[in-house]
Amino acid sequence: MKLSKKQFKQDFEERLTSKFATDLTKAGYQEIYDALASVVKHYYANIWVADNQYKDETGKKQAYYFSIEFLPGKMLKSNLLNLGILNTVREGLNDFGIELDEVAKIEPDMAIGNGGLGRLASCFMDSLASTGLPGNGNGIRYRYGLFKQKIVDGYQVELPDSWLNNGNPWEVRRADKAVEVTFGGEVWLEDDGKGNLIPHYKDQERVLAVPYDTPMVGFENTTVNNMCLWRSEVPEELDPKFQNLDYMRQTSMLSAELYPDDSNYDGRLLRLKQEYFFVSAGLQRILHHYKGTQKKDIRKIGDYIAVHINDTHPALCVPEFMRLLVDEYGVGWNRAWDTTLKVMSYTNHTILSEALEKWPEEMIKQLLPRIYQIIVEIDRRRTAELLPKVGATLVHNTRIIKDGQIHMANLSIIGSHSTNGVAKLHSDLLKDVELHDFYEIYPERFNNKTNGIADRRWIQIANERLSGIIDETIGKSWRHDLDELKLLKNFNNDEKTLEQLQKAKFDDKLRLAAVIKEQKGITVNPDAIFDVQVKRLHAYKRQLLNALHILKLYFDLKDNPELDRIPRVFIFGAKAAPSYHYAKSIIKVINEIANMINNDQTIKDKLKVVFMENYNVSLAEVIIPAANVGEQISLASKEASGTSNMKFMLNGALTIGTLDGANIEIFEAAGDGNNFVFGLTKDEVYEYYRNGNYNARDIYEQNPVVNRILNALIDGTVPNIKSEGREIFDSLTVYNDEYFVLRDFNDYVRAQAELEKLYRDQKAWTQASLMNIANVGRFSSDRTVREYADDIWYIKAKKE
Ligand code: H53
Repeated sequence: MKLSKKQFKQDFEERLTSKFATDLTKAGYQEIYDALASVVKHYYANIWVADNQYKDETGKKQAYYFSIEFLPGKMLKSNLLNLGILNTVREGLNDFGIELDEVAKIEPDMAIGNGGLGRLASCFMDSLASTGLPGNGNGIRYRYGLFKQKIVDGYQVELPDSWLNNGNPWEVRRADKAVEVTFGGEVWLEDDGKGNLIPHYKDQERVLAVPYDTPMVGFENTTVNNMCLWRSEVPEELDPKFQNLDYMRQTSMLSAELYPDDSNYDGRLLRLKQEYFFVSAGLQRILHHYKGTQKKDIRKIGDYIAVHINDTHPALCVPEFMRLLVDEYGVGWNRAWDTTLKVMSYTNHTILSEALEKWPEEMIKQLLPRIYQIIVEIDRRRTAELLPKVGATLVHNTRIIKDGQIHMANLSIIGSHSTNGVAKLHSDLLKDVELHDFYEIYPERFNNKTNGIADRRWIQIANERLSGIIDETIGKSWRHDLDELKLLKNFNNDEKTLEQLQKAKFDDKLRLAAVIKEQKGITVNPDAIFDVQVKRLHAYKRQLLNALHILKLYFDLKDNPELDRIPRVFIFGAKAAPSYHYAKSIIKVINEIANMINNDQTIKDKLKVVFMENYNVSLAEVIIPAANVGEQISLASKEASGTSNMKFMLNGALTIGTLDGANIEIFEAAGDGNNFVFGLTKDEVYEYYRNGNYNARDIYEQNPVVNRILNALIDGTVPNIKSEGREIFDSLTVYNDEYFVLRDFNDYVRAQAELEKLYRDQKAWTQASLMNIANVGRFSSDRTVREYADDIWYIKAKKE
């Protein structure tokens, strides 16, 4: 949009006064932030209205991305950037003596997601709007987001994230669009005399779902999509039976808390309720909107909407859509089923079996009796149809209801036309191994969509310095098309460019060093290699391997203080699920290793270890630009894709990583010699599984380096980890090291040494860094959402 500085200043001052009855001399940062957000909202409101009108009038097909998590981070700068007014506003505020970055600090991170899955959903929101694609989000407006992490005595402590305390200026509550979602009670079918079976209900628990819309503003275009988040409330007119405090409490609990665990589902009833709640509310709203604005034949709805099931949490979309079409809109079963298949699509984000949701049949039957009937009917019809075609074994292996459980992945695959994995390796594993039986039956449904990241946030906002240098070097076209970064390759031998890249990295390291000093009180040397591992804490991601290697470096220095080593700062950021005991032990151990090393005067600044508290999107925006090295060291086959690997690449870090997830595609794209690869391949891992011949204890006993390091965990060398050290020691040597940490250790040490060697040659290092940046184009989520649009959702971008 066009906006002069003068106009902005006037708008801002007026808003400050009208909203808070104050002026610039007296306003606090919270007021300044709120007034600024309100002005920005005013700027995009008209574009939003116009785009909604355009969508309604043209009736263009729209996609709806159903996700139980979103992780947008802060919205202020993103909205300013996308509106094309970031600099104008920054300068305008400067004239008033206000720093935009200081104002931005007031905004709480919108952290209604756990990790990769939620962040991917938010990258997609940004990319959909920015590529002009009509694609909207649908989720839950959790009152409390992902817990705030504190580290106390080395332990993780979880505190509530009450992000809404000061309001949320971006959202719009749409009370008139509220719908009801019902649970429990009894349902029975009665013939209506015309041969139709009509469901009748008794004693249902009713919950009001109120939508809050947050605009997703496209980058310098006229698209504004919607992220709709649902809040649960008590309906105004309640049956006397439900007029009690317990019911009220339960109702508000539904949207109270994000389930803080993205790996282990313990089958809590509340989680299942949340899943049905946002699925039912979202689909009801879509159908109302369709009927209200398009006034078209409901049976044609498949031509106008696509619904995406992001991981299995929204899998109930399949039976709920059937219920709405058949029971509420009177569509015949067969037609409804064809429509459901056409509308639905599903992404699988993991092969970890503990994350593939299953719910006890009894639980679904009681909580969602009509949905249960529909699932049974889907299962019955499918079995009857497929038995003669593919035989009993395949049918049995792929059934939705099996062993008293409802298998949500099976439901998602069976009820949709597309199932995709999130990186090539992962999608192949789905086809060849994990979902092979489904692949046999429905080969045409399987495809790959390698993840991507919203480069606007991850470089234009997070790394303005680097962005500026790229502008100077190759112009600004890369800001609209990340592939244009390939032009940088022409400067791979240009001293000036290389120098500038080094300077930018150094400045970003200084910025992070200041944050580390402030948060942890630790002074780090900006000339050291900044080696970063930031992600959820999980055994398969192997933060432990990193920690064991740090101990090796430490012992090397203790044995030989004169060792010629490039100083290193190891930086961690990771939250562990509150109930994940082992992960929390690893956090404690890393913190104690950090304390030991950082306080050892003989080590000086040759080695420092920093565990940053409360890793979140905003912290990532400071940490990732400052990284020289990104650690992507999961056991091959376990990380479906990873997306921080792409953010590191974009910011010119070199990756040390295994042949896992999207790392493989990153290594390929960046070119040989520009990253550091180590470890078992996926085939080698599977070979071990087949033969059952891995013996971690042997490595412990025979490798003196490993022996010493592991002993340090239990013999008091690393202090204060009596039980945690033992737990980890045993997991490796007694329980045979589930994730092959010891097996990959030597090769990791080798790759780390190579890395250090390359770093000594700053020119060669910076060239490798440049090659990573130059080849990152395909990891833009703009590319990813376009692929979804073309191959899965069949939606078209708006022409500007
Ligand atoms: O999804 C990311 C992947 C990553 C994968 C992650 C994920 C979650 O964050 C939560 C649940 C789940 O099943 C998967 O672990 O590898 O990059 C986005 O696809």
